[in-house]
Amino acid sequence: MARPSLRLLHCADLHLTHSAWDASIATLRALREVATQRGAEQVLMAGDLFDSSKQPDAFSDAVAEEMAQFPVFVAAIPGNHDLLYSRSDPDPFGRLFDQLGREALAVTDEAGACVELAEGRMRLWGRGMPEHTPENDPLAGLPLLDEGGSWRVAMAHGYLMDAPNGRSSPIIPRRHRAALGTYDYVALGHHHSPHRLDFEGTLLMDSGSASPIVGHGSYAIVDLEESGVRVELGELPTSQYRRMR
Ligand SMILES: [Mn+2]
Repeated sequence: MARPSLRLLHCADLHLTHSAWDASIATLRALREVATQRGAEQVLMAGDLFDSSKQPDAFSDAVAEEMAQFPVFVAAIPGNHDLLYSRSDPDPFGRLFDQLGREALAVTDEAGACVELAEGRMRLWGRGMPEHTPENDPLAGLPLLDEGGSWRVAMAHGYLMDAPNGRSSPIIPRRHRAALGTYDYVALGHHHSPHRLDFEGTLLMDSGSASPIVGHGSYAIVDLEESGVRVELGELPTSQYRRMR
């Protein structure tokens, strides 16, 4: 049976920071506008929401207030910049998703977890990030999914590469050939420029950084359709931030 089409807004590497408070909130607002105007039915944030864990609670609360106004559900995974590198660091990522409650979901299980989203029209696999090292495989434990009548999407934060090259959090598709073959789309984060890889029929896509400060404000509108997965890249209107660089 044909699955009804599903439109996603995939973004990553927002690098929100209190030191660029207004630009950070403006980034979220611009993404919210895109989600609304383009009729996205699900938002995916593929890691590095925050620029570092050293964010005051008032800032993560301002981020939560903005994200609570998104028109659709947001699912996220942490990236290396969301990790706590010291026990005394605040945990803005954890605090944010605690505050959002049922309005959003962060997959932080280091063993990986598969969740049903978009009223059961999509299954999303994601995994928390135990460490950002060459040994950390962001797709570790990626399960083979049966067809099951819904779209199958994975989300991961790390560098897409053909073979280990010493960089941390390597995403090496051939290591996960069998499992990847059961997914329709893989939403990646970490690489600040958009990049797509068609791997044996599965599309792996870096949306690029949605931050206009560290990136180019890029995002991807993803249409999951039985005739194929279509991706359209866009850029947030960044003129309002340029003076802040
Ligand atoms: Mn990163």
